[in-house]
Amino acid sequence: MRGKFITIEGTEGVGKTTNIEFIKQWLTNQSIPFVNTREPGGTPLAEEIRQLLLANRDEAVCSTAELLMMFAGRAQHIEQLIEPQLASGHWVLCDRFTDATYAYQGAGRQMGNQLISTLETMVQGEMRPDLTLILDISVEQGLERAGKRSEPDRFELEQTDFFNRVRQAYLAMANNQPQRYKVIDASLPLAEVQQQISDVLEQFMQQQKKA
Ligand code: T5A
Repeated sequence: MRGKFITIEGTEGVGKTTNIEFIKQWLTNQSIPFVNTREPGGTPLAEEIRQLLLANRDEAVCSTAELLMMFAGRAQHIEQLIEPQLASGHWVLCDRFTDATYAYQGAGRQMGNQLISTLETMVQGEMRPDLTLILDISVEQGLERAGKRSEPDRFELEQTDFFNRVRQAYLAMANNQPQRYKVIDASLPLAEVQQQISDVLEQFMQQQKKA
C-alpha cells in the first residue's frame, strides 16, 4: 500500500525541527516505516539548491529566480525520493513543502498564487500531502526563538510584515481545507504542543483505518 505524505509548516522558529523529532518517535512507536526529509533540500542536488537559496548575499535575489529554484529542488526531491518512498509503502515526513511556496513566495513576496499553482501542477501533477500540520505562533515569538538558535539566514532577515503575510496565508489554507490542514498552537509549552500533535496523528490513523 502507498505510504502517507505528512508535511510540517509554519513561520520562522515555530518549532518544526523540535517537533519532527517527536513525530519520528511517534511513527516508530506505531511501527510505521518512514523517511524524514525537508525542503528546500532532501537530495544532494536539492540540498545544493537550498544553500543557494538561504545564503546571505550582496546581490538582490529576483523573486522569480527564487520561486523557480524552489520548484527545481522540489522536482528533483519528488522524483528521487518522495515518490519512490511513497510507492514502496514508506511514509514521508517532510519539513515544509509547496504550502511554504504559497506562503513565502505567494504571500510574503506578494507573487500571488496563479504562477505557483501552474508550477505545482507541472512539477507534482495531482500529488499533494495527505496531512499538513501548521505550527502557529505570533511572528515575534517565532523570530525570538529562531534568533536564539542561530545566525539569521536570508529569509530570517525579512521584516515583520513579510512574516505576518506568511502566517496569514498558512491560516487561510487551514481555514479553506480543514480536512487536510491541522493548526497546532505552538506558543504553548512543548509538552502541550506535542499533546496536540499526538491527538492529530491519532485521529489521522483512525481515518486511515476506516478508509
Ligand atoms: N522557504 C521554504 C520558502 O520561502 N519557500 C519554500 O517553498 C520553502 C520550502 C528555510 C527557509 O526557506 C523558506 C522558508 C524558510 O525561511 P527552514 O529550514 O524550514 O526553511 O527554516 P526555518 O523555518 O527557519 O526552520 P528552522 O528549522 O530554522 O526553525 P524551526 O524548525 O521551526 O524551529 P526549531 O525547532 O529549531 O525551534 C526554534 C527554537 O525554539 C525552541 C527550540 O528549542 C529552538 O531553540 N522551541 C520552543 N521553546 C519553547 N516552547 C516551545 N513549545 C518550543 N518549541 C521549540
